[in-house]
Amino acid sequence: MKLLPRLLVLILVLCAKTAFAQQYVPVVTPNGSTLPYVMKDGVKEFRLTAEQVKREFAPGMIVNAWGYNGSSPGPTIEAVEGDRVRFYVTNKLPERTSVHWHGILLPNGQDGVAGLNQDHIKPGETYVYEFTLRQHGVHMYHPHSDEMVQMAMGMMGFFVVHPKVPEVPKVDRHFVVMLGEWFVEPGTATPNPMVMNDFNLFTFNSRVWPGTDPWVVKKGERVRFSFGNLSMDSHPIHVHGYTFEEVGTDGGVVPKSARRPETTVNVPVGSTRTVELVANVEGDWAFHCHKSHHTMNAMSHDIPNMIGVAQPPALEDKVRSLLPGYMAMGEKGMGDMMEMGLPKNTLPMMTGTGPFGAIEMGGMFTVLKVRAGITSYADPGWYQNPPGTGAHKVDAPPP
Ligand SMILES: [Cu+2]
Repeated sequence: MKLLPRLLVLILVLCAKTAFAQQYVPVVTPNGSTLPYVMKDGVKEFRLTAEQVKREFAPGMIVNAWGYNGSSPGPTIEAVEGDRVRFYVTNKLPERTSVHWHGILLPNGQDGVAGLNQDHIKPGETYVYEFTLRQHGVHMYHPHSDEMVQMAMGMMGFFVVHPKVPEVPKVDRHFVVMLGEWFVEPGTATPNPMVMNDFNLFTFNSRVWPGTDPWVVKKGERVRFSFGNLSMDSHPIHVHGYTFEEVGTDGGVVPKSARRPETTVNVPVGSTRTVELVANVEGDWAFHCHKSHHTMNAMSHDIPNMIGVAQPPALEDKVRSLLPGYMAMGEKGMGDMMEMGLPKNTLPMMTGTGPFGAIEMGGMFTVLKVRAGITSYADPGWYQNPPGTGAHKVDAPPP
């Protein structure tokens, strides 16, 4: 008759395991990763190495960036409200650095503003930060030591603190996307941190379309998207086919009574914005910054406006023999520039093809792919519209 107590113990163990496993739904960092940790005496211990990294913005274009643990943005930190966290930060950069935990409530000496709260971390040195998480929300981390250069070179990452009491309704999928602006002169590979406005590459997690992974979700899932912005401009991020609600900022949760439906969320500099939708309509839905220059790649500046001007095929070559690197806008718009010759290590302004041909976008653009009946989040390919439901050509409008 010892079966019953044994069964009870088994049930308790299973419940505890389930509770631990379901403590939070891990976030997804498209084209990125999550920072592992180890438990040491009840403290979650993480390691960050500030270092130079090579980042492929899209196939064929490599940028000499700076980041953490081999990537820009750095890996996403995840923890739970109430956790004690410890970070060993090692500096392998050619210059000094520090880490500021942006939006996190902590003791003054942990805030990471070099010169104000601590010494700069010199090349080769390791510093330790330790604090208890007293809030939940989507926050960030970045240097506060020569930050103009270090952030322009790509040093930033997410710091997601999950609530201690799981939310209802539960979120099935949560994407975190860092918005970035860069100036990389075509033909070169190192970002120019001196540029203040004239950026030429705009990134989701330091990737540009068509190098951005699609965001894949199952039909019916409650999906959350968090955008972080440590660039120099605001980015109005727009979804097609849905409305979403803004549910959080890096100040915390937006009260239900203050939420409103939107299709675009403006993400100001130095902020995060979290929006949520229920993915109940299948399809391939564009998700992009609505500043049209930000869905372009390099060379969107300082080119003559030739719309409406006839350009015989040889004209550009002739001008280029006088002015190396000369490029003009196409005579009917930019759509006809897709095929022109490019310097090495850069990308066409508008690129990426879909099931119907050229999508004519670059930069901060990707596709939200909502599918019924998928069993994995691997790219399911392009959506097939049910017959008779797509826009199509007709001979003429009816009289
Ligand atoms: Cu933008």
